[in-house]
Amino acid sequence: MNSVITRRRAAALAVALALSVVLEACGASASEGPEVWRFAIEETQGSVQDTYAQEFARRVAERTGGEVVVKVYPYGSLGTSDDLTEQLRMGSLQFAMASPGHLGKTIPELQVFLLHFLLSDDDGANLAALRDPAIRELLEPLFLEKGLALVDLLPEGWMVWTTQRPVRAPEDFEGIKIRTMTSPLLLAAYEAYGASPQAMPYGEVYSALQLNMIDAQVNPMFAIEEMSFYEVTSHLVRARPAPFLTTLVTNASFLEGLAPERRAVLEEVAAELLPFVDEAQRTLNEERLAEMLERKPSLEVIELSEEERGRFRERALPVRDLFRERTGERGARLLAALEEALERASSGG
Ligand code: 6CS
Repeated sequence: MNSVITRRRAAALAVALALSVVLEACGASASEGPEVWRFAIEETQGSVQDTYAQEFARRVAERTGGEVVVKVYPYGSLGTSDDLTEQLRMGSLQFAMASPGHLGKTIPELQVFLLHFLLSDDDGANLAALRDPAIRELLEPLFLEKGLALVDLLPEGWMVWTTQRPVRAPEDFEGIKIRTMTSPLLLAAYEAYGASPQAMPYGEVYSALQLNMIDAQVNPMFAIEEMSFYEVTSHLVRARPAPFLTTLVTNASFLEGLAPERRAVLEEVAAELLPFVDEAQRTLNEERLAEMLERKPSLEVIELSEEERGRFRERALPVRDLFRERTGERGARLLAALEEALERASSGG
């Protein structure tokens, strides 16, 4: 998908959606139809977020005996990630996926999940740390302050650099214009490697690569396939700087007003879907890499050695100080808690 989504179009869509909410609410009370939960994702059909959302919809319908219908809106139908967060805050959406890569502008402390070489190479330890109660306790008030409520923190696979030339050391990044998501700390992360980062929404990346406005971008394998980025790239560089994480978020007032039995269904389904999505992302990322290589055998996959990763890690470490500087006491506490949770998870505690 390579269309540019304009703010004006997104605003018009938001108005249309708000109107449909009102009309549907009137219709629902007259006809006693099912309750509709609107759920927007930041990715297209067939993606990790779509796999999650479809399964979420299926389980919620099943557990409520069809009394709740979850309507899934794929990326592009309601605007950019920022537009989705805004619509969620306004209450015209009940659920949305919101990646720290974009939501970090609204909740700066969330950028802790963008720091390179912080999370473990052990996916199991990461999963345990993400559901650690100490982390949840620190995150929840940050969302509530913005009228949002965190439901879950979900893994989507390791980030991969797509480039037009081999990258094995930070020096190789010199002069490379790399697109990042829009949270400001990501610019600092790639500046630390000597690259020239540019932030832009997901829907603009394909055209920017095609028009040589940028030379590189970073995303998990499934996304590189679904957005056709591989068509306009020659190298897939696996350095595992960080896994791609997203948050599943609701409108805080909506959650507050949910009947206890509906809230129990939501919590039950979310708890089941964390291991489900972890398994799904693994399969999707592997399958999509195989598909890309089949369609474009000239694609070169570069797997960095531990020594090569170490050179990037060295450059990435000072960005943690910058994170602490920019997010103050609360950011520092979250970073320390995450390091401790990872330590606990790695030692099996
Ligand atoms: O790069 C991005 O902006 C997006 N990447 C993924 C895999 N999901 C959503 C996000 O907006």
